[in-house]
Amino acid sequence: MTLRCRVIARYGSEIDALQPDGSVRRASLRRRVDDVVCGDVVTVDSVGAVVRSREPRRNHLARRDGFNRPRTIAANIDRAWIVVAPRPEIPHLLIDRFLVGIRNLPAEAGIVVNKSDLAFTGDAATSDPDLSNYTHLALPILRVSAHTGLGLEAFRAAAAGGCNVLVGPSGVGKSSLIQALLPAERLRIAEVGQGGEGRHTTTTARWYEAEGGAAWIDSPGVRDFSPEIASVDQLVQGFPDLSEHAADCRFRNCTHRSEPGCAVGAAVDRGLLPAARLEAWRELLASLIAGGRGRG
Ligand SMILES: Nc1nc2c(ncn2[C@@H]2O[C@H](COP(=O)(O)OP(=O)(O)O)[C@@H](O)[C@H]2O)c(=O)[nH]1
Ligand SMILES: [Mg+2]
Ligand SMILES: [Zn+2]
Repeated sequence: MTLRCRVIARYGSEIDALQPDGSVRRASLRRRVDDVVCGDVVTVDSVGAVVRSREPRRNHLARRDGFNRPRTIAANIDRAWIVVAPRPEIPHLLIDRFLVGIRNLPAEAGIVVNKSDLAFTGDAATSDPDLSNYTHLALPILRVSAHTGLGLEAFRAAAAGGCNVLVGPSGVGKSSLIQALLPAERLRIAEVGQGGEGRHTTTTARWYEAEGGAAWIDSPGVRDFSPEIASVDQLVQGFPDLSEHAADCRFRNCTHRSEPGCAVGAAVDRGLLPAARLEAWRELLASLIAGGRGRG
């Protein structure tokens, strides 16, 4: 007999499988069915605990590692939340890169500023972080705090139904947020060691079921993220704000680098588009042309 199970996490050649009765069981992967990640739906042999097959995926989030190999992080995603913290600073280019990856899944994207309890302590160094590069985009930007509970109900409501993955740098509080949203679970929160390095950080993506058919996926932190894109058309998907102006460029195939009559450059000059967004476009275009080498 086989059971239809959700893949909660993958560890090398094994997975944790959420069985229909709600219990979790370790099962092993064979080479024939090896492309399995957190969020997948698989059938598992109830006797040998071997994964027999994987159902087709709606989508999957992947990144390129340091050797430019695609690494699948999680599958079957409805919404991806880019989690950042006001300190040390907002990682703008990382947000731009994630937006390209998320829009190409396709999935809905949102930005979550955690540790907002730090942002309003009064001194200038911890003042409200600047997210003006993104306020013109049609996406939710939520201020929350896993520690004080600020904004968590709004976050829960924005994430209702479907599968939500939290992505972003390590140490911003992704695991803490899921812990705060699901108090019955026991997540590993990073303790900062004596040298300031984080310990007990998340090393593999993990699925948590929530009420009302929603789910949360906690993912390992990344310093950098290279979306798995292969064409300029896919890059365009990540920059709907540039595309709006690109229709007025003199050249239909304008790349908005140094062409005459570029309406995107003009929009930046007129303050209609943040300069950082055009810089991010140019950066990603350059790495796309270079084959994405050296990014992970
Ligand atoms: N001040 C403050 N610290 C937080 C908050 N959320 C998490 N942290 C701390 O940030 C550190 C990293 O948290 P963790 O959830 O492991 O981050 P992750 O690597 O993104 O999963 C831990 O020391 C947490 O206690 C928050 O809302 N406010
Ligand atoms: Mg974590
Ligand atoms: Zn242009």
